[in-house]
Amino acid sequence: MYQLPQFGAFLSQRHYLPLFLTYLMSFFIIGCSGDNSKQKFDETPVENTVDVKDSEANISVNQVGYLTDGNKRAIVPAVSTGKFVIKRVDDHSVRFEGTLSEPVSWALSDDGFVTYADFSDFTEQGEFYLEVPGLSPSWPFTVGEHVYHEPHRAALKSFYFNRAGIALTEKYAGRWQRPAGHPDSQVSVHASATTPALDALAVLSSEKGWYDAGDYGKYIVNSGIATYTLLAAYEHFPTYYQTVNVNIPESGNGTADLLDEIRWNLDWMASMQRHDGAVFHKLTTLAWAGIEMPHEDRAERYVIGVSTAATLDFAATLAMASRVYSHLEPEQARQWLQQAQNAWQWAVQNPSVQYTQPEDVQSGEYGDEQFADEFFWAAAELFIATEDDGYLNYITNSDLSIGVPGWANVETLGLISLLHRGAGKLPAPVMTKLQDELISLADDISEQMKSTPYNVPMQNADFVWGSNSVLLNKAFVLLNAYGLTGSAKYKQGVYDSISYVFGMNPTGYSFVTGYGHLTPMAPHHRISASDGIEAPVPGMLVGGPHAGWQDNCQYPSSKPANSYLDDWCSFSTNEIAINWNAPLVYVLGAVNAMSQ
Ligand code: 9MR
Repeated sequence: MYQLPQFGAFLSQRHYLPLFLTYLMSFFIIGCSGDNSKQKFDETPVENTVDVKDSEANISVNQVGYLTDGNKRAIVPAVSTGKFVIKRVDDHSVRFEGTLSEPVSWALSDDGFVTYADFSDFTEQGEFYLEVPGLSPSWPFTVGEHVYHEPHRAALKSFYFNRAGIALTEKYAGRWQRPAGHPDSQVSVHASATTPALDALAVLSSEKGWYDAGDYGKYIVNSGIATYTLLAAYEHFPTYYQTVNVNIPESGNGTADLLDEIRWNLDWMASMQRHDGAVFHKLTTLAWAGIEMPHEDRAERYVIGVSTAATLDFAATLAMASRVYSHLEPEQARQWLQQAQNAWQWAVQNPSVQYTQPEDVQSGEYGDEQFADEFFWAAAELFIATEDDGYLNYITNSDLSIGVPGWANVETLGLISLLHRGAGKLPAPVMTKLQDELISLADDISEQMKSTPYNVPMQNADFVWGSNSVLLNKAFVLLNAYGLTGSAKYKQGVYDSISYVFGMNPTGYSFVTGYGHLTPMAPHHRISASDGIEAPVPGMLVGGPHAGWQDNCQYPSSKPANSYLDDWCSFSTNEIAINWNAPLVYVLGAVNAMSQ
């Protein structure tokens, strides 16, 4: 559960009571039951189940399922405003009757008028479908206590599937076993990253890490937020994560699998620091790899550029890691903290080094021009670790506006760390101000939900590259606001956001590979596209609808919420990325932990 002692010291009594009761309840229940729903998703891999019924289902439901006590919504074309029924799959008996809403439209989708079916009061468990006269029935869905346990494990396991520098064996990867690729034990130094003491003839070792996305690059900026989000999942729900086993080589070693998986990437990140404290922006080839498996891509790899953003993201992530692993690996934790401090020193002396893409480099840019948010995040994590006043000044003198997290907007990451770990260290008025900031952001997000029948906080500006991660990062904010206040309205937004990701959206796709009835089969993921296996690697969240059409593919609609294509061509809507999967892990993990 949330670290109530840390939150608690600054909670008003009004806030404290519901949380305390939740905490007591969960402690009792976890203690009694543990995680009893382990399923071997990787040894018996999921199949796309499009054949369950025709794929013309035009009632959108959460194809994975609804939590028994969560809110439940389906979207129905406005052919009638009458009744809907929920029927059991096994005997087709009617188990619930409800009334559809009045017809509503959403300017961002091409649904036309729709109605929504709210069946939150339906709490029977089992397999069901929703029916409205004149329409084909919905996909079947589950109602239960553990519906998100397996998808959560798969979302976490996808990081293992994207590990660089290791062979995936059948025992852990099932049919997605593959040889090792990209050892990165001898990496070249690009001209953009040299110093008088590090010339272009030098060779560095920078092993392990996760591939960023569908490409084989490793990028510090994006690794920073992805690793933070997973570390936060552990830090906020440590008891739950002791129970989560995802069958990786380290499973059973006494450390939570989540921490073992994160460790693979931390080792790589820690190797990306230059002798002067600066951090290399990325490690990639110069040109994009072809559609080939990792071991087939033998092009020379380089560390490329250094930047203030990468250096501060590195400082923040390693400082946070130093506290999360301090009890497990004290010596390693001390080293990470020292590296984080060295990085901070470099950034203070080089406060605005922007990454600019060299002419001979094609790989992803992760370019950023504003560094105040990175300074705030790094100062927050370093202050928690050291209580040094120098960092405190950066926190208290900052007049940042707090926003939805993303790889280029990281201030809220620092704010959430301070809310969890700052009590007793930060002056009380500062803590109160930070709480107010988070609650105000969560209230804005909650307001946005009202603008769509889908009840999700998705606005025009959110349909960017990786829009699904925008939604899940909003859910991440809502969950933290819920942890702080206990207010149910924040939790409800989270449930509907999960339903959107699993199919209650205008495209009708469940956006997580292998989970749902209509799921992406051709993600822009080199491994899935070249491994000879029809089903993509499971548990990966695709970027989702994106109004920009930045890849020139043929989209089915000009509306933002429908601009999605399940095709390799569509790297701007159908790629996968670690910073998109990380909030999926956090959100599903949080919901699982809270409903234990
Ligand atoms: O997620 C990134 C998105 O915000 C940018 O608009 C896009 C174009 O610069 O790049 C995305 O990140 C990609 C990265 O540059 C390279 N690896 C794949 C990432 C996901 O598409």
